[in-house]
Amino acid sequence: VTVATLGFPRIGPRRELKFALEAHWAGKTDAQTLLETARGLRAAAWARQAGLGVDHVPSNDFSLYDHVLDTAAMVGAIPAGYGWSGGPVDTATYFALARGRQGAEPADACGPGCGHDHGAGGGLPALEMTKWFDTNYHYLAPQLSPGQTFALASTKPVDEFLEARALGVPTRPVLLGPITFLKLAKAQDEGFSALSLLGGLLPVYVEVLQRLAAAGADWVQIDEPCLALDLTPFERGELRRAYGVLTHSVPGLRLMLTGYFGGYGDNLSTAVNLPVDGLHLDLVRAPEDLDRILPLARESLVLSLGVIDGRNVWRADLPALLDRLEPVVARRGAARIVLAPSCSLLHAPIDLDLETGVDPEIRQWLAFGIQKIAELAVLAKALNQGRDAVAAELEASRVAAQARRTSPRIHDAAVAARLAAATPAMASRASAYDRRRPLQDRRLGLPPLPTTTIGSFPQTEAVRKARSAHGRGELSDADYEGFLRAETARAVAWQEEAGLDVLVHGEFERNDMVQYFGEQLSGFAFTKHGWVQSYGSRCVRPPILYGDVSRPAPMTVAWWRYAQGLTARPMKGMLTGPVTILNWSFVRDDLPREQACRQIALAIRDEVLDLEAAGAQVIQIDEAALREGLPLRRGDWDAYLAWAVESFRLAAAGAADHTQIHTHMCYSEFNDIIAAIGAMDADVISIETARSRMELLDAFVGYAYPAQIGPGVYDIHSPRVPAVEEMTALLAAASERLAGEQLWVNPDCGLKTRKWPETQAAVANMVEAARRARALSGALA
Ligand code: THG
Ligand code: ZN
Repeated sequence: VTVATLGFPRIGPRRELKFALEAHWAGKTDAQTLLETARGLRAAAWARQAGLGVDHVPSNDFSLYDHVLDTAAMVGAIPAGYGWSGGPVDTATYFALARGRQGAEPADACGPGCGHDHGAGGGLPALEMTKWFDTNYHYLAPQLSPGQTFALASTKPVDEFLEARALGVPTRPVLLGPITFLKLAKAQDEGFSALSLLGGLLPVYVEVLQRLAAAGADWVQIDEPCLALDLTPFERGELRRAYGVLTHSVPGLRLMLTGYFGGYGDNLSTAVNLPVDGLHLDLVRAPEDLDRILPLARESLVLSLGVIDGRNVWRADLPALLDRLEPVVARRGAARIVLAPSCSLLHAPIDLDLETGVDPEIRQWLAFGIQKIAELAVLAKALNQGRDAVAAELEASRVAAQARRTSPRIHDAAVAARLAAATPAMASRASAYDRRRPLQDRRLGLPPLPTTTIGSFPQTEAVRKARSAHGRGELSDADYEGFLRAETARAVAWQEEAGLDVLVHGEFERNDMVQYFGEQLSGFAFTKHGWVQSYGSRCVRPPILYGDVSRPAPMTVAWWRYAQGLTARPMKGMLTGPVTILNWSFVRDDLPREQACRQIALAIRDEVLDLEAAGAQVIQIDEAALREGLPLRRGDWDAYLAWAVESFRLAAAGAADHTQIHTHMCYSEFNDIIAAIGAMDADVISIETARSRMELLDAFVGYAYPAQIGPGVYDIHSPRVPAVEEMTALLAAASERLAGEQLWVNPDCGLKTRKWPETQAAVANMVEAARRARALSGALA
């Protein structure tokens, strides 16, 4: 039995890559300095893994920005316009693809939920960014056109293999497989499928494999996470074709095919019959795959058993895992079994040893990347030498698992009782939308086409500095509070002046829209160093949901009350919804997601009621991550949407009929889920529509969406200030699709990543656009 890691985090234990990238982008360091830092991070990662006893240490899992972009660069799929004419892609071109260039808004300035093409500012646009399967990692979508040709343009896989070997570490290079690469690409023409380019792409893969074999590689890992998706018979045929070609062109090189993020499902017989030497199974997401595959797998097939969760932070129960693994080893022989994390460790924080922020009791339940690798080494030793060889480690693991299961910190009888007592009626507002609408209208007295913003205002350097000074204890609570009050007061005064109808307090007191709530809810733990890459240099520290959730005290009411006290206009209460809090956290593995979500929903429900009692007339509950939480397989969508919608309703429906509930969603593509969005029964939904010129509204029109909608009239992901006429045109386009009384006027998303000058100019134009549109519709009426 050997141990493999499918990929290691790239950012470095102290986010060294982030700081090196940002210094380089700011022009403070040259490319050479950046590449030296990168080389150092790779060397450290290889040494660390080899030292922990990994037999198959990965190489080419490192990336300066994104491994899908690396693959595009490897095969020479660089769209026209970037000044590339064959040969290696230099760092300047590489970063232009990742972030856009000159005048184009850099991708790293994006806000919550951004998955954008940042071309709006002129200059060179970045490639479109979108979510990597069902993770919170974003990749850059390769752009392929019908006449696309491919040629080997970067030898990164070979270079990094040789780099590791020079350091004395033999590695197993990782490639993103050709089928997944093509499926992730954005085809530049309607009606053209990127998969039709497979024939031209395969020779480049063959060349890479041949070079790796010539350099001395024994195994190559090829990732095809598309095997966790619904595939068509044609796509399965293309997988057979691809791996037939790759295997036969490079005899002697062994391929480990890795699917992850789910089970093989109906792709199992395709996967197990591909002519590869090894197959990886994600036994965390799909434990059933083990029993399904054993009777099908030919004797010579090496099985890579992904038994340690690469997507979560829990320490494993090693003796329990051995109970499952020992019979497999007995049956197939130790020589053809590899133990691995379920997927790349890219999605896990790096090292628990650095962690100082977590309560000691909870800490002993956790394993980050390094600790997960150590767990694999213990398992392998137990299987190779017997359990006695690692008796102490196994006992410690068992004790920790037992302690977690039985800890009073996890189970809260009051939460269980409350959940059990929740009735279906609690998930419904007292009256239907058409009864609520007049009550809200009368109370709020808003003009037609009311104007508002999504919630956050610029998180300036001053705000970030004050927060970190407060965090370090260099700014007193009172001074920090005073600073935040002054920022809030300024934002409120400016909004009144700008003529906005429904105001927000600006969220200066919040770091991350999930972290802020997690920090105040019971059942969540927080890390200081548990960073996970979100995209490029940007990272998040997902809260760790470890126990039953409750809300010890109001979380937002004091800031809301302060802000409302500054103005006579309605001030929105601003909350993050239960589905988004769940989807952006590390979640419990001892409780179904839907139950955890309902617990969070009840806590948010309390907050809604407290805001209402304090006088809030409008409360927004953001569900930025509802769409992206959709399961990978369509067959699982309905069940997810049912509990996700139910959770939102549970959070919102305690509000009286005269309280207006808003929600906001960042991600586009509402067609698939429009019925679920309707079922959320919000009074107002704001969505991102500016870049598609209101086309996204068609889903709402087709569905005959009954409530109000704020289609974003400008793209906040760019510093460009849209002209009044541009926004009146968008409003006209929106009113062709929806009744005037359904429409609100707002930006696309929160303004947290913008600067004040462009925010003020753009919002002023937006308010003017609303005035003109009102005058026009008044004239028509
Ligand atoms: N919060 C969480 N997940 C998210 C988003 C979010 N996933 C999707 C999307 N939004 C990702 N977007 C970003 C945008 C900016 C940053 C991270 C993710 C960011 N991070 C800071 C950094 O890397 O320096 C650190 C922020 C912090 O101090 O917590 O700027 O909004 N959970
Ligand atoms: Zn948004």
